[in-house]
Amino acid sequence: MPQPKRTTASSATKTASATTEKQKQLQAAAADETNVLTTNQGLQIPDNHNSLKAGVRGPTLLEDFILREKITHFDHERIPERAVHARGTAAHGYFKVYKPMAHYTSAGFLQNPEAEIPVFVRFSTVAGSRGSADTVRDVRGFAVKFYTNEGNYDLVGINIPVFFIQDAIKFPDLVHALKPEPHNEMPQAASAHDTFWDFVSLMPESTHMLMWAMSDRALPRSYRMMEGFGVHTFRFINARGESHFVKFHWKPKLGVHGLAWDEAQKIAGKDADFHRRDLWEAIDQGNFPEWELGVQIIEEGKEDKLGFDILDPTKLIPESVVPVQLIGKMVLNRNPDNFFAETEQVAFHPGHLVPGIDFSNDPLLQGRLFSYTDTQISRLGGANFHELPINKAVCPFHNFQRDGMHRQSVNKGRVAYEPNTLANGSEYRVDGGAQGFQSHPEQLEPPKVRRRSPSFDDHFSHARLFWNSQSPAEKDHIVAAFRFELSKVEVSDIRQRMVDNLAHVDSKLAARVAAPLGINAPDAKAAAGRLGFRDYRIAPSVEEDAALSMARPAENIKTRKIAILVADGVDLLTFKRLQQELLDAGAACKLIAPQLGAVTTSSGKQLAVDHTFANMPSVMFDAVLLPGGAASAATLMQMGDAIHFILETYKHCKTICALNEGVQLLGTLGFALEGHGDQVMEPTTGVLLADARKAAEGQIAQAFMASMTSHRHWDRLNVDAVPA
Ligand code: HDE
Repeated sequence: MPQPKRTTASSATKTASATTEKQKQLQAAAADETNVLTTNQGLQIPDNHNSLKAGVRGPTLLEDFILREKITHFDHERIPERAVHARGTAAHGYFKVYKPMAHYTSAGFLQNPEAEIPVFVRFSTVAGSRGSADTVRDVRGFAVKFYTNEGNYDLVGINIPVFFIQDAIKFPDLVHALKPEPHNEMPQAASAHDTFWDFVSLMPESTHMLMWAMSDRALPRSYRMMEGFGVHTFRFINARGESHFVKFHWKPKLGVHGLAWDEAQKIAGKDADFHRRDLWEAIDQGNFPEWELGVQIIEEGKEDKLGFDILDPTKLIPESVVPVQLIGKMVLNRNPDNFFAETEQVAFHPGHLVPGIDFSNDPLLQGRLFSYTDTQISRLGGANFHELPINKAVCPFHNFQRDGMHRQSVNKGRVAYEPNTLANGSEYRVDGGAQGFQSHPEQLEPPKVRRRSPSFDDHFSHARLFWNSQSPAEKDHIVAAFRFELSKVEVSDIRQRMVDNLAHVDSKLAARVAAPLGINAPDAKAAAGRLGFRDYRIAPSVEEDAALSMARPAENIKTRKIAILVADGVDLLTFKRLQQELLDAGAACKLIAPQLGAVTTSSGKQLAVDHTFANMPSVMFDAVLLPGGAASAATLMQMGDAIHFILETYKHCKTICALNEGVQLLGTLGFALEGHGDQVMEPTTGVLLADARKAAEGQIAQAFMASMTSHRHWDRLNVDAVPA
């Protein structure tokens, strides 16, 4: 009997040029933009400016099929946005495994360190509409499609390792509570409103995820500086059919960094596309973002030792208990050609699996397995969305599914069924079903129940683990975020219920959150009697875990943005070398001046200006440099916009370096250069003052770069006193 052509795991490793194969596949679908305008039927159009009328001043004729075709197509340009994760941006790239993972998994794309597996990655916010701002407080989607030779594998994750709910049946409730309120469709892309907090305060299982959502994780500085997590427990299955549990992690090479809340809100107004632009520009400039794929592997049978149920998606496995093994690298190196065709039409699904990877029984994951195909059918207009170029597998695919809206394949012959004798008689199955994807044969003889496992009952221990693991500044940010969100909640009972729940995480946290909210002190006992509350505690194996904190310096300052504030008379000598060293370290320096064109330096040279104070605010930068030059400093001191720029930079805890007369600009903040010798002075963390004529060569650059690797100086003095 003839066997169908198969792509096996071993041939899956012959993929050195797979990235280009996917590119070729996409290229084949690229539109041929000739300069002759035609209708969709190919008829040349001599006039694209005037419709057909009865006389030049008469009514338009129904006969004008050219006008009608154009307008009809336009009328149908929009498709429904995603129900959640509507706002997103994406990029192409590749993944390479470091060493064969055959001991754990037979997945072909995890075997050959030489093979480049093409990927398409879409980052997103969850709550906002497609046109909403990027920097709102929200969870971020981190969805990766691997185009492997065994079929597409989708790792559809987020930037937080846990989720709000334990069972898929609560997802529509969660999303209805989170989205803008239905009577007035407000607020956009924000969880700070009554329905969200009403729901989560009644769902204590949300508490752990709320801690993450109120932390700086929900305000990423860049998609490039975000971790990703598969959240659920999955299985790795090796060629012998042995199963290990696995949790997936993405670790960004640029470190994990967040924005200040005030900064995030301002950016949302000044540049709603901030994260989208950041990713696009980085790739465009050749600064390809990279992540390492990490796995936490747990032997079957040993999962009970973790002290909690690994099927519960509101729990995480501390890295200090099960270390993350880094098994490969992903590089994003190409921007899409067309946002709609690629980013908007890409269809992810946690059920897009390859042999060697399987699900666990996590009830949240199980529900997702239904949802994604279902939603694509309504978003992408039918069951054939897998034929769209961005979704199409790079390996051959074949079955007897037929027809449907927008079918692209032209299936030949009269046989669309099996078994058959009228075609070649093949069953089109391999080895009687022994190859290809095999579901793990887990032993199950359960009674049918509609109940939650009691092993899911602990709702606070991991929230406390997260809280304990935060630095003092991170704790302050979490408290401030809870206060802000709950202060927007109009019904005081909801505010009260929430802080009563928080009292089960940490009494100090709850008391601090409650203090300015006009409610009673938190009462842990009040929470105990409420709906959804379970009086059950596990004993976590660790009380804190360093990996849960973001308070770690970056390795370098690559792609960080520095604003150099200048006006006529700026002293180029004070910063020329420093600027070069920053550029050499991979940072970007931009000159901000009162107007576009050029400034004249104190030695008469012309320096091209990049931006004005009016068009580029401080929130677009990571650090500020104030060069010397008496005339330049004097001009900027007279400009409210320049002073505001510096105050805001200070308030957002970014590095500020002032040289010579530039120090005068810090006068408003109370800093002076007096008494300063040949050293770089740091009167408060991340503020550097130096005399460029005296400080040793390279010393200023070293201090500046070291300060910038801290990302932000959250423990800086008197930040609250600055009105910016
Ligand atoms: Fe999703 N989710 N989700 N989700 N999800 C969607 O699929 C859903 C969940 C995630 O960039 C939708 O195509 C249910 C967890 C990402 O295109 C929809 C449940 C995690 C994206 C859907 C969850 C995610 C989605 C909306 C509870 C993290 C964006 C449009 C059982 C592990 C993918 C779409 C992209 C998108 C359903 C829970 C991640 C409606 C029912 C947990 C990153 O199908």
